[in-house]
Amino acid sequence: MTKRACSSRRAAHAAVSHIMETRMPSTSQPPKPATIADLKIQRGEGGETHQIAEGDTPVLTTAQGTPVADDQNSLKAGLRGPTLIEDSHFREKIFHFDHERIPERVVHARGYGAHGFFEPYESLSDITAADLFQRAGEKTEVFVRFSTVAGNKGSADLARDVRGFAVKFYTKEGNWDLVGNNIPVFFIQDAIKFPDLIHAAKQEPDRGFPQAQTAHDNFWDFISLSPESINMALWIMSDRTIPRSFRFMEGFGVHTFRFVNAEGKATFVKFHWKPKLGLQSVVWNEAVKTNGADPDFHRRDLWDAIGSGDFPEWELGLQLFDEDFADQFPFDVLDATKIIPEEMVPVRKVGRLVLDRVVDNFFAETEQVAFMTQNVVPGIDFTNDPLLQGRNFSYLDTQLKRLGGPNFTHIPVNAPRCPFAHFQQDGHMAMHNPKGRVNYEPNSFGLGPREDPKRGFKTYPEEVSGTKRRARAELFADHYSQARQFYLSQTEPEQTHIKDAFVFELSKVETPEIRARMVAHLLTVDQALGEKVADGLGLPSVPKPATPARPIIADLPPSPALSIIKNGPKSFEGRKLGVLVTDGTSAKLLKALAKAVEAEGAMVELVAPKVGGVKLDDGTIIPAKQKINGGPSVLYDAVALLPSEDGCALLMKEATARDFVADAFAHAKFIAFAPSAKPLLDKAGAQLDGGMFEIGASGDVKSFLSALGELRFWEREKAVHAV
Ligand code: HDD
Repeated sequence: MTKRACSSRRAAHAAVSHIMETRMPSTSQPPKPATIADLKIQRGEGGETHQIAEGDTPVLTTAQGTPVADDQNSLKAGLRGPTLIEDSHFREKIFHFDHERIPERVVHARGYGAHGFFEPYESLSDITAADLFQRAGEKTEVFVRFSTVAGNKGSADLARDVRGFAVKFYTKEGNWDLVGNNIPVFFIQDAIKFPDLIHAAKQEPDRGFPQAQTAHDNFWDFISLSPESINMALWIMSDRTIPRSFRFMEGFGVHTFRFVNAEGKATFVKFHWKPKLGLQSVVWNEAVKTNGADPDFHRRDLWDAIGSGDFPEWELGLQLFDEDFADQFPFDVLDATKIIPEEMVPVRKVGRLVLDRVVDNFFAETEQVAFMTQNVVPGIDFTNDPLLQGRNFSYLDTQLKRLGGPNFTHIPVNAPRCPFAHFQQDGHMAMHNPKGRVNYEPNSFGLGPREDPKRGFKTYPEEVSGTKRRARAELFADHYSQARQFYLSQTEPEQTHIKDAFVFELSKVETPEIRARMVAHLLTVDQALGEKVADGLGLPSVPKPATPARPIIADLPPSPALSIIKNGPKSFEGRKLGVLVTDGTSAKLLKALAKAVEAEGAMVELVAPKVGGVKLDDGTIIPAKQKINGGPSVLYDAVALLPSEDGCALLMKEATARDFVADAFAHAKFIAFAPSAKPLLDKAGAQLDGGMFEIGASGDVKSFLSALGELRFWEREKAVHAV
């Protein structure tokens, strides 16, 4: 985060420290919803407001524009008589309501989007002709949608799941969609297995549950029968699938793509998004509780961050390589279940993506946006990755089903921003049809658009030959080597989380054979991991390791880039401190803490017995953001406990206050506490350790602050888990 962005955020936030100086109520809020007076009914081409009644209030009309006199009562025959079919206003209103829903996405149904821009740091004209990469500093508009995969539209944000990271670039040469995930590998190698994978992951078909989770028989049955999924299985059981925020996660294009320059020279490329604020995830017990406390945790986080001027930012990274590298790489670069370690082909940072505008309307933009892997622009091309090839069929098809017709590119969020001209016409909801007599080419009138062999998209002329058959290339068969490399690249707490996640998920599996079959795979990945999971499940005996189809490359060097903890930010910027306050809290201490935290570019949120606020020891009345039972500590990255002595006595009798402390402690969070809060710590069973900081009335918060950059005090985890 730049200093400029920090200061704009601070200004927008009217920070807690500032509030206390001015004694004004908090305005650290997302953008205010438009008032009725702001709303304009835009019907005409020019967006003019129709039927203005008194002052600025528009007259309510039907969809046909007829002014409505009474929107409270349907038309009846007599005061207590039946409703009349003649009531076209009522009919139209209910008809439209009945048709408000469109089919949710078959996968990635729950998502959240925002607008922004992409800006290259340098010209990449030597490697790609793609227009958006030609000129350093030139901005290209983007729309990004983040999503979970398995859950339905109304599921909770902190499901353990892969996150979608789909970016639509509105370039001057058409839309380019980079439809990626927050994990660089995938479950399957061939798109023909996608329906099976997704059927197995989603609710079981007879009972319609479980929702938004893979902790059930069908999923692990499929995975345990599909060794190609084992690498991804390790990734999804890591903390990558429980990100703290969209803002703190990486994104990946997954497949190997091709860049093609103006001379027609091709370079292989893998796309990476690196969050400016570093990586961060939550712990599983925290995720479970966050889903209850705030099922919209991730979408709210994005909305709040953009609304307060704290614009999320990612750098676009490229791994570039040629055929020679591909030939000597021990895995197939067309296999989407494999990475190319960053230590082998470094990630070159070539530009930045900034999200700076929330949507005006969730349905119009986030719901109707149609991403399609086949949307590429001149200079970017596909490879023969069989997963990518299959995706290129699927996405167009799904938009027809979801958006109801072939004209979904007429919807503003999907329309190119550059000029476009073609002879596609008619169909449902056609918004722009060709004008004039000619709707074909070639034509002898010299009218309408024609192709341009120079500027137009040209497929890379790759030579292809071979026998038609249903088969996979040989190197695709190594399913364990990279899974092992991933596991061995993790820090100790991360390895423990992976083991715990397997034990949790497989404990929900009812069929013992499936549990044992999964453990057999894990034993092949890493003997110790397999044994620990077997023990955690209480298996009667340790099964035989699964036999790999190809010999494992056991000595792949660990890749530090694969660990979240090793790629944390070492800063508290963009994070949130929850401060528990009561009547009588020290104003001096609260102010010193808030000022220091906000200077780091982080937010402070007050949690109190009543949302109306508390009276500090200097008589200031300050409003709270959360009442204690609505603001559990899972909503915060770290907490501070600043009750007065009387306040502490009150909180000790309050179960949700005890949970606030006990959870922060169990989730390895850094905790600052005033001496007056000590009895509450004791009551909650939180024993003092290196992650807890007494901050005195003197307001010395320095050591707490420097610890916050570590985000968690991982050493504590061992002390709080015995099972
Ligand atoms: Fe997919 C949606 C990402 C494999 C078929 N996919 C979808 C979205 C993302 C991904 C982020 C949501 C886009 C949005 O926000 O609207 N999908 C991936 C990645 C994959 C992948 C990274 C593997 C590398 N997908 C994949 C395969 C198929 C699909 C193999 C089918 C053969 N995906 C779809 C879909 C969806 C979709 C059914 C559902 C809604 C949509 O497309 O617009 O067509």
